[in-house]
Amino acid sequence: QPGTYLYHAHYGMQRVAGLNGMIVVTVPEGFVEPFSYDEEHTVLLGDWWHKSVYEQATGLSANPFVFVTEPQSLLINGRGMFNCSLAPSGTCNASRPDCALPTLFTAVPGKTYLLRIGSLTSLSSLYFEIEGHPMMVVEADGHYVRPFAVRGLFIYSGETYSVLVKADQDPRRNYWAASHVVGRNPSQTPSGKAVVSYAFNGNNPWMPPPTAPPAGPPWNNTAIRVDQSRAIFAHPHFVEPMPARADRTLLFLNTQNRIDGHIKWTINGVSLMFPATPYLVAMKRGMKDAYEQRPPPDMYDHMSHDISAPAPTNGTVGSPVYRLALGSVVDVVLQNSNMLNNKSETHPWHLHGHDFWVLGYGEGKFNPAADAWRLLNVRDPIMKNTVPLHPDGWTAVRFRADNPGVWLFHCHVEAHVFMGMGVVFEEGVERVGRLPSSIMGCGRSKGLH
Ligand SMILES: *[C@@H]1O[C@H](CO)[C@@H](O)[C@H](O)[C@H]1NC(C)=O
Ligand SMILES: *[C@@H]1O[C@H](CO)[C@@H](O)[C@H](O)[C@H]1NC(C)=O
Ligand SMILES: *[C@@H]1O[C@H](CO)[C@@H](O)[C@H](O)[C@H]1NC(C)=O
Ligand SMILES: *[C@@H]1O[C@H](CO)[C@@H](O)[C@H](O)[C@H]1NC(C)=O
Ligand SMILES: *[C@@H]1O[C@H](CO)[C@@H](O)[C@H](O)[C@H]1NC(C)=O
Ligand SMILES: [Cu+2]
Repeated sequence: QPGTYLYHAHYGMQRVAGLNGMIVVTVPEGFVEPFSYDEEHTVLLGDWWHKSVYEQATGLSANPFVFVTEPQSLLINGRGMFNCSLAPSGTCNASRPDCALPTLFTAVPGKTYLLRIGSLTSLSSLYFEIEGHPMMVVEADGHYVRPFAVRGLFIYSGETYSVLVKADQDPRRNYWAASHVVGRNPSQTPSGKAVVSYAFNGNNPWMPPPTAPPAGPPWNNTAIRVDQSRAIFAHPHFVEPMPARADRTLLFLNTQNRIDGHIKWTINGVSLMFPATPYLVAMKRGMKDAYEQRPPPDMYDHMSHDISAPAPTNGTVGSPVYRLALGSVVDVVLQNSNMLNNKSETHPWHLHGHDFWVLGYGEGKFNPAADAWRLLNVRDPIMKNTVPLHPDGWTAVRFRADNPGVWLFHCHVEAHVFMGMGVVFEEGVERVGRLPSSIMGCGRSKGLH
């Protein structure tokens, strides 16, 4: 499937330590995309801590709990800054490029650029902008969108977007590209900075922009972020037909709980802990005691749960699996709620092995009675693999369980999945072929062939 994708480790917190990157799948020869451009560039956004990932993981598992806190830097294509002043104007040049701001790309006046933007932040929700250059969003998670213009792009961990940018500004200077934390207080995390420089006779590509770096939108304005989420539809010529109704509906309440003194995230009261033996091996080899056999709950008590208060119960830690009928259509409604500090925050949910149709976003508590479903977009929903669950709200998606295997569906905030914010789906595992002996080694798979 042509488009922009991300890869990263899923063992411990290795992703946070930098084991991640972007994959671009190009269109087949002769295929005409629903837009055109002169050149493309990749923009991989990240956040960065000084504390090692081992120390971060230890704190998250500890009693008392120690949060990772805010990142020290934001990275743009792997480069960031910490506590340094910019070199005085004119000191950087081709033989001293290290002291210059990173160049995102060099623009030729009049040309149009496709930027493939991906976020692999561990915690931060971001707003990415290029000073003076609006963006036309044309792709999301490998699907063409009905193009829409933005001044800057809200992007959540695990998501990718392609945008078109026209080099139509004064070419005698350079411009800021910047990423900003939104959704959490950014006072400890300076914006990520890079430069778009114009290739123009008389413009010095090493000169910092003459303007102050852009400040970004108010970090605490959730409404403008929800508006962008709601502006994303499938491109009219690339609407993927969606089944009219689901065979099964899962209502997932996201809560933060205290379990045996540890702070955990739970989904319908269950905090996911990976079993030592991989699910796939355990299922193929019939090791029934390698993971929890009792199925997790499809629903929660939505009538009596107050989402504007911390969860009243503690929950449990476990490794259960939602077993889905192969080929069935599944609706998932993610319901946000207040954490133990009585605030609600953003959770980008990512599904492995499938794309889902994004049915819609709502405020407050989802009501499974008919009226809530009426608001959902069944005409031209975008397909994605990562979707934000906004503070104090809900997000509904639909997918077809048509990929034999065992698949994680989880919050893409690394600390959150580490604290159990995920579920496991299985479908058609009997269709998966013989597993190669080279993958054996973890838990009870050790020594198996
Ligand atoms: C920033 O650098 C200055 C010296 O250049 C140092 O005095 C200060 O402690 C540093 N601040 C942090 C937060 O590391
Ligand atoms: C680059 O700048 C340095 C000072 O930062 C200067 O010594 C050097 O001559 C410059 N080189 C060129 C090629 O301009
Ligand atoms: C954001 O926070 C500022 C104070 O830092 C406050 O004045 C403003 O009302 C808040 N905006 C929203 C939308 O909550
Ligand atoms: C939750 O766990 C704490 C210990 O961590 C215990 O004191 C409390 O009674 C439990 N609450 C419920 C509702 O089970
Ligand atoms: C939690 O916050 C909500 C608003 O989101 C407020 O109505 C409620 O009183 C707060 N509860 C506690 C225990 O602070
Ligand atoms: Cu989360």
